Amino acid sequence: MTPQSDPTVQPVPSDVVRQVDAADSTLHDPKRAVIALGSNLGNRLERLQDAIDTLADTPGLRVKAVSPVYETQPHGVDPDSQPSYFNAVVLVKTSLPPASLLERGQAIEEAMDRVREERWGPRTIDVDLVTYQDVVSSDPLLTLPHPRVHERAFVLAPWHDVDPEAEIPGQGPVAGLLESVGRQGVTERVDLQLSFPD
Ligand code: A4P
Ligand code: MG
Repeated sequence: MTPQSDPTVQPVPSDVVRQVDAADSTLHDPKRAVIALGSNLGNRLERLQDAIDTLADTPGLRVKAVSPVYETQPHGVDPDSQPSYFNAVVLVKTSLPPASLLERGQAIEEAMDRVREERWGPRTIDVDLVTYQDVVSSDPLLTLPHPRVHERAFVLAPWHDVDPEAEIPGQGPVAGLLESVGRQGVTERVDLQLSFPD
C-alpha cells in the first residue's frame, strides 16, 4: 500500500514542508554577494584571513567560497611605489541589506587600523562590495556593482576561479572581461591558502 492510498497517512501540508526547509537554513531570504579583499601592508595573508574570519562571524552572513590568493602589482599607482598586494574574493550569502554589508566591511577595515591618507594608498586591508545580487546603484557611498571591478584582473581572476559562470550586472560575464583585461601583474600564490568555516 502506498502512503497516498493509506487512509491513516495524512499528506504533509505545504507550509510544514516550508518550515522544514527553513529550519535547514539559518538565513532568511539570503542574497548572494561578492566581496573583494586586498592588503599590501603588514602580514598580508593574515590580514585577508582575519577579514574572512570576521565576515564568517557576522550574524546573517554565511561564507560560501573563498578564492585562491593572488599576488598583484599595485594598480592605479606607480607599481614600484608600493608593496605588492595580496588579493582574494569571497562569495557570501547574506540576509543583511547592502548598506549593512558595506558597514561591516568598513568596520573590518577600521579594526585593522587602516589609515586613509591618500586615494589608492597602501592599506592593511581593503574590503570592497563587488556585487550584491543584481543590484545596480550609482550612489557614491555604495556604487553597485563596484565601479572599477570590470577592469581589474586582481578581482576578476580570483572571482573567476570560484565562480566561472559569474556575471557583472551591466558589464557581462567575468570570464570574457578577464580575457579582455588579461592576467598581467597578477600571479596565483599556489603555496598559500585561505580557509573558512563550513
Ligand atoms: N564606495 C562606493 N561603492 C563602494 C563599494 N561597492 N564597495 C565608497 C566599497 N566601498 C564603496 O573607499 C572610498 C569610498 O568608496 C567609501 O567611502 C565607500 O563608501 P575607501 O575604501 O575609503 O577608499 P579607497 O579604497 O582608497 O578608494 P577606492 O576608490 O574604493 O579604491 P578601490 O577602487 O578600492 O581601489 N591594486 C591592487 N593590485 N590590488 C588592490 O586591491 N586596490 C586599490 C583600491 C587600488 N589598487 C589596487 C588595489
Ligand atoms: Mg575600497
